[in-house]
Amino acid sequence: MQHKTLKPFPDDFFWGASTSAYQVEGAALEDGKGPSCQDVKEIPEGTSDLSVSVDHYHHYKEDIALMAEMGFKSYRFSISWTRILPNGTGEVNPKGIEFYNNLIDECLKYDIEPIVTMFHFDMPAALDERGSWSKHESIDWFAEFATVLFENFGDRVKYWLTINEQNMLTLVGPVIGTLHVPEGTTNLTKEIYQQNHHQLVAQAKAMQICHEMLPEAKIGPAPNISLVYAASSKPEDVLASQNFNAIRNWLYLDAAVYGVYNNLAWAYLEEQDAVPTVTEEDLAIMKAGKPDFIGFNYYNTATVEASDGSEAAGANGDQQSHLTFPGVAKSVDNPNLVKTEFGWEIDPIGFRGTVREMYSRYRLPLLVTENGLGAYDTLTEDGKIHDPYRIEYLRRHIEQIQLAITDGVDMMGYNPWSAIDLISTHEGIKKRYGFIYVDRDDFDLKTLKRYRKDSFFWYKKVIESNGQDLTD
Ligand code: BGP
Repeated sequence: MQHKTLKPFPDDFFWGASTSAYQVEGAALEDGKGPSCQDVKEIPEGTSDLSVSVDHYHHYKEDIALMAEMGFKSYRFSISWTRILPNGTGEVNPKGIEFYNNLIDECLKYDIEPIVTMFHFDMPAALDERGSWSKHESIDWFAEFATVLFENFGDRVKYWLTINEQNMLTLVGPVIGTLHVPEGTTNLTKEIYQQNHHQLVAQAKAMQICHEMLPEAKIGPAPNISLVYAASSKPEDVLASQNFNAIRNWLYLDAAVYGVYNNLAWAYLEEQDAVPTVTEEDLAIMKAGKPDFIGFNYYNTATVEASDGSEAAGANGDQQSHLTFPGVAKSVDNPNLVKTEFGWEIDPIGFRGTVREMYSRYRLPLLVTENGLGAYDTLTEDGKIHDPYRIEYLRRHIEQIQLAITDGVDMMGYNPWSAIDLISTHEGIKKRYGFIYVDRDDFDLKTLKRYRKDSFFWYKKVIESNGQDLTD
């Protein structure tokens, strides 16, 4: 739809950016923090471990001051479960509470709204040993953690996100380094969807507890949502795109918003003999937990064609989330899109399409919790980072948000990935996303000094003009 006049961004739009604890904080075992699965996992070859990351734990004041200089209205970060509960349950670590109190207060000092992710890929190692999400009691572990967070930070944190990218944990867990496979597992798909089910219930319970304890606060999920296109107008390809959309996207949002399993996704699980055990009580919790908004990460769309069942299951191409499900859908490259240096397709128009579809299905305000470009950046001798490619990527996505707002979509904010350089999920620090450059590489910590990239100055102007000035 072409618009003659564009609607402005709302005055209270949350312009900001995102990080996650294990990718940014460092101090992995300092001040009483227990190990998470990220601290004990096998680190992908050629990439840094996560012991120091970019040392946000010791640099948070400087980092928040830089975010304030850009004019951030919000900062989305995650709380490390094992900094708060070193063993996952039981004893609370006062030093961990103190750190996040300081971080939250530092944000509020500059009128930056803290948007807190409760779980971002960092299961406590102690709970991994007890069976992780495969255990039904994981629902109670998460509820306990949630309660501690609401008790300690609920007086100041008004926006909460439950589980980051639960769909990616389920679909590509081994890439993220989080998949727990119990001994004796014979049907891995069934096991994975049982864990997924426990997360759905845990999320619903956390939303319920949040509303009881903090009636003023708002809470939502944070999956990775992107439209799946049909590779052609062949009816078989269109059905394949519906299948993949259900398995990748709607399973998670139907459960979070309506408390039900998506029928197509459920049919897929039946075909795989992978239907999870679901109790009556689980269903009641899922129905009772209601989000106030939907947080979501968007990087790119996927494209599929029909699968005759003869292909191999798994990733197809450079992008880990471009999967093939034999007999269901087969991922293919989209010839209309260009790719980043790291092989991820770039699709700003797909961003608009994705939010239009989500809003018409769920009618809840939408908060962008991630979006961004991973690239090799170069620090010049005079301390500059020229990243026009990042500016271009972000500009083209922000333009689409305004078009979506004009389409009538309720958009709450834009928090791209990432506020500052950090360690990529599986490609180390060489794949940078930040507005702020950090001087280190994968195997040399160097000075850890912070530098403002060209995109830093550009984003400042975008925020100052409330999204009206997107020029360089
Ligand atoms: C999302 C995660 C982030 C982040 C980002 C970029 O899936 O929520 O934690 O890492 O993707 O991905 P990558 O680091 O693989 O480039």
